[in-house]
Amino acid sequence: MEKSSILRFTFIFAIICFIFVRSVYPSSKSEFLASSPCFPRCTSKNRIHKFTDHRHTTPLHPLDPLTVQEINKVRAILSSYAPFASSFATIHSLSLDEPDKTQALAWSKGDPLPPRKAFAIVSLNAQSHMLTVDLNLGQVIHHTIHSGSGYPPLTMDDQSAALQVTLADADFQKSITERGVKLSDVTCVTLAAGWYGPDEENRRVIKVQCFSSEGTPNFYTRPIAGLTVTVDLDQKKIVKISNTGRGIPIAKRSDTDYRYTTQVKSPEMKPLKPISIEQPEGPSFVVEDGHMVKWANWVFHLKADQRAGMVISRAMVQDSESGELRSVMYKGFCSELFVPYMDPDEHWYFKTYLDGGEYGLGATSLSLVPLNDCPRHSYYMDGIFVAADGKPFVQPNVICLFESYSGDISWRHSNRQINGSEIREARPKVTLVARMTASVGNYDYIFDWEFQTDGLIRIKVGLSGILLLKGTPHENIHQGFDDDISGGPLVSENVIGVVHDHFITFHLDMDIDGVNNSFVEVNLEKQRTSKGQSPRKSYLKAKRHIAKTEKDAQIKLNLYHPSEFHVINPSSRSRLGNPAGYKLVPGATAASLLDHDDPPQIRGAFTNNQIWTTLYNRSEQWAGGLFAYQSKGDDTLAVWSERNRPIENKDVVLWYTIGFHHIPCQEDFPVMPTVSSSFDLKPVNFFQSNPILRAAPNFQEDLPVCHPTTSR
Ligand SMILES: *[C@@H]1O[C@H](CO)[C@@H](O)[C@H](O)[C@H]1NC(C)=O
Ligand SMILES: *[C@@H]1O[C@H](CO)[C@@H](O)[C@H](O)[C@H]1NC(C)=O
Ligand SMILES: *[C@@H]1O[C@H](CO)[C@@H](O)[C@H](O)[C@H]1NC(C)=O
Ligand SMILES: [Cu+2]
Repeated sequence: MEKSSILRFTFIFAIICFIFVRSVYPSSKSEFLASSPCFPRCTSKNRIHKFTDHRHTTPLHPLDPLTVQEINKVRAILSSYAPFASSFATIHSLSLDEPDKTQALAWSKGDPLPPRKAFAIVSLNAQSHMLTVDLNLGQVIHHTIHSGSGYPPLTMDDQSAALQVTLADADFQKSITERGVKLSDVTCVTLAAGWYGPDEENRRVIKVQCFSSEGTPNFYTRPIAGLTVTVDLDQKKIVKISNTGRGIPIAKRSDTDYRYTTQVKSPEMKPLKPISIEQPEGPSFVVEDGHMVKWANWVFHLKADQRAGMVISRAMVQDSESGELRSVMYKGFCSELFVPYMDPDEHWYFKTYLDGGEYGLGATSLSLVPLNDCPRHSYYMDGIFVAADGKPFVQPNVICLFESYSGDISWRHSNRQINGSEIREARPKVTLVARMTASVGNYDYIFDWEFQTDGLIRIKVGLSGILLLKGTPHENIHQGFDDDISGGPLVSENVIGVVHDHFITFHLDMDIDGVNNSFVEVNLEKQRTSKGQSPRKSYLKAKRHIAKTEKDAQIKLNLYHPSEFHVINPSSRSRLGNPAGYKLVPGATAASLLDHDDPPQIRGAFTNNQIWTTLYNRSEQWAGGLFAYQSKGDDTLAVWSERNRPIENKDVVLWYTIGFHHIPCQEDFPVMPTVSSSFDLKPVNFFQSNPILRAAPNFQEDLPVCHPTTSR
């Protein structure tokens, strides 16, 4: 067919199609298009699975989270448990007590599950009880009372009780109305108190600060400055009201609303045309049994966790030669998130959050927004969490899983041959992303675990949301505004963006080809040539150093002492004899500069180094301590590492912290554009050669022009 006839044919075809569309539309446009004979290969969907009815799910894998039925059973067991029978006990945490690693590793599909157990932290009469409940036996099998410092994560009830006593207090009400703010316009937030010495010890306290939400949902931009209420959480009583900010005006409300529906000005730029990636045959991953993800050469277990947010377990990659599944990581998750603000002011000094252990990264996650938080063809997973009364609740669509193609190249080479012909080989880079977000009050964290076919895992954290702002009388920097005493730059009239840090610490239980691994620092050391040896005077040499004990593996990054950081299995060797390994490749990051004797840094001591390697211990999961709230830092990663246990050829856990120094600016107002950073876990001598050598390129005929449809 010549060109003109193709065009004519297409035109006629389009008309037939149009008539057909018209006759069926609008009863069900999406269904029609998906099954239309005009576009037989188009199956674009905005979500690729049906909603799950959690009332009837049963666990199918040893690491599957507690189901709704199991949580109800634990609640029944605990409510008839003698020590809690007479008074009201509050559930602060209730999750799967994972089976021992040996049991989980020995299990394979079809085997009976190891005994299902739950671990609960329950508070009663100002004491924290730790209980293990055996679901098969139907009873509590272990019960201890926490004796160290710190308290369990806050519950929603804790926070609403603190707000209630504050809002009902006459002195508090007066301090609001004397500022000319109506009580009905006040929105308050509950801020973890940190730990600052004996004054606040031996009782659970929280700080309440307030904002004016008059005329804007973005109340964070309108702080009621210099007003802090300290509340005793167990007594449900106000301990102290500090009201020093009477003269500070409340910032304007105009231009603070970030909702699309309320924008009145025209867009800043020419709008973009609709965009999404086409997957004419649907995505390439599957989720089996609710939690097992299989994609390309990867298999892993994925779940939502009330404290950690998202947990990746038993990550295994297929060997490119033998096809066997090889272990890479037993478990990986965000263990703690430390956010110290840099202002010694009475109303600011305590803002030194441990968001994971104080609030919970899963507990603060809301449903993702399809097509915007996650692209078309995403698979959404729900979180099954537990309320303070022990009742299960479903947080829908908190994790999404999707294939990503940003137009990057996974490898290429072009070559001009001697005889003038060319070789041009390139492969598109497609990855699999598991994503979860946490909205810890004003801030949003976006956690991505991105899997590549070449064996690399990229762990990325994005920061967005609203700044925590400090009220000031200044409207601009010309009226004697002093950066040195303000806490940070002015980001809008009457509000300062206080300088702060974010440290996100990951627990990475690497199991390269098995549990017994070693941590190796490959140091690049400068050498001098001897006289007359070479025209060169200096060069670099890679020297391997195997860490013998935990202190050997406490690493501070330094551009002038560069190293690679490998986790290897000394008994798993390549055909050349190199040990199989993965290296941790840091990205842009920041270190904590606070003094080690500063109370927040004592609690955040897990950020004293960027990398640590510890001996595996199932009780050492939370870098800031299991009881992080008001802790004194007696159960941190830094304390465990000081034990200096031998770690060579042992089951080890790698820890890495991504850091950000954040000096706010006007663009961060009224909502911050996402800032992100990442690190990689990258195979080193794990594969015999490039594992994606035989990957296929894209061919034009595999990519028909698609007319995507919308569906849920
Ligand atoms: C040039 O050499 C390549 C092999 O290197 C061969 O495939 C190709 O046909 C040759 N081209 C010409 C024009 O001779
Ligand atoms: C790991 O090493 C320990 C000795 O440290 C040994 O007892 C154990 O059998 C090893 N495990 C495996 C799976 O090789
Ligand atoms: C395991 O961790 C707990 C909590 O840090 C600690 O009490 C215990 O001694 C550790 N066990 C070993 C063998 O290090
Ligand atoms: Cu920030």
